[in-house]
Amino acid sequence: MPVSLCGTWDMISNVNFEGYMIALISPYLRKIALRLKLRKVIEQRGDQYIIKTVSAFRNYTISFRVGQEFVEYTQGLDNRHVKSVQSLVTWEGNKLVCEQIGEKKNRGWTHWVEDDKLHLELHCEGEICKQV
Ligand code: ECB
Repeated sequence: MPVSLCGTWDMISNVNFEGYMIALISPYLRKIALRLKLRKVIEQRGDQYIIKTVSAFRNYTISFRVGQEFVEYTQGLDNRHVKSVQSLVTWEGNKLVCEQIGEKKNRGWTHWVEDDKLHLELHCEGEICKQV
């Protein structure tokens, strides 16, 4: 575990969130989601991670152990079914990488810290969203 991602991080930029969401949700929900200022709260307890995405509209929490496969239900996001997304998080150098295997092709995310900022790249079906 090379770096700590722990802390409370408020969004300062969000590029191509719309493109990422096109693969996942309706135009109506996209319009709401696009206006949100997202906050990440990342905690670590032993080898367990908890990542909370917090907004004025909805919150979303995942918890996992690095290297251990887990089932993710994207409740309140695109609501993909429990068994459809199997997520595995690993370290690739200083980057925490999640591969989300399910109905949607090429879905996943990568977190890293650079210049004291938390970076997140979300990808799905060829679209890449970059959040800082
Ligand atoms: C939870 C706040 C966003 C609520 C937006 C509501 C609807 C949008 C529905 C689907 C769009 C897909 C994802 C929303 C974008 C961010 C939420 C979490 C993205 C993510 O996978 O974060 C990972 C890495 O930090 C941890 O879950």
